[in-house]
Amino acid sequence: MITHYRSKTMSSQISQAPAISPVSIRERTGSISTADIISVLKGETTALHMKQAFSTEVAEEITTNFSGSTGLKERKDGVPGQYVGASHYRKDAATYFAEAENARPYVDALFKNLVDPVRAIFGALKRELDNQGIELRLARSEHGQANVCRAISWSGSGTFSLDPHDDVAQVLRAGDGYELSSVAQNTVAALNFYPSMPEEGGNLRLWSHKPTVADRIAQGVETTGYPYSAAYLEGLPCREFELKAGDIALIDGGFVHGVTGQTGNGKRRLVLNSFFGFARPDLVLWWT
Ligand SMILES: O=C(O)CCC(=O)C(=O)O
Ligand SMILES: [Fe+2]
Repeated sequence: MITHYRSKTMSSQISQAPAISPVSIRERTGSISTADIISVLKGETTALHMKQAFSTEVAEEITTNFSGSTGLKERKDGVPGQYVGASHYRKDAATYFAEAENARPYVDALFKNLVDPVRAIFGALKRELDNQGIELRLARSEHGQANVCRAISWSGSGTFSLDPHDDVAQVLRAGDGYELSSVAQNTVAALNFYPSMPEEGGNLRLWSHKPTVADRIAQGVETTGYPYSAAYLEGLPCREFELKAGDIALIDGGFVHGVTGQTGNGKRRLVLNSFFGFARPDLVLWWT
């Protein structure tokens, strides 16, 4: 019904209702395993929500370190948020890798003397992939190397604190000097740790839709994958993950996803995010 309505109202544009892509979603409590991660990497699982996946003490300390960080910056690339670390989004390779190098001490300082849960997963996955004859490493260039994660507090106001988007466009269109562009042909996995969550909202919403290049062009988001309009997403099934501090969400970043608005002025939402995927059958790259 909705599809029919939409194609009628948008008949002046060459427009089709977005295709519904099937999703496979899992929610569990406890620690994440390398098998879970590889399942997302291979496209078998669309999204995994691990509840209570890392300790609340570690979560609180990372949050305190983020708030007090002298490396905390305001994003100026059209995506509202404060961050520590570097984002390759809309940056050429020279700029991104230089920023990653400059930000490294601040990213490291988020974990101070803690056993860094992001690095722990990276290490475990590296060991498992090594056994399978697959190399896992941080993306790099002549200008430097990616960091293991970036920390972000989204600050968009309204329905979403981070607007609906996909993580593949920015990889596919990363540009010269990036070795990660080829990952866009495979699953771009997005790993999110949540050290702090607001009382209300800040949920991760995932739509049953994996945009194609043609979809992105039609939506005017070919190079960014951001943002998809409410009108475009209307009528598509979606799922929402109610996250708590200490949770992990691992998703196929090719599916449209966003973060719902946050209410109240209590705790702020903090995510540690990284991306990874197969660049070649024997190489998995990791970046931010
Ligand atoms: O903060 C989140 O839950 C999702 C973050 C995200 O989608 C991104 O950084 O691309
Ligand atoms: Fe994303």
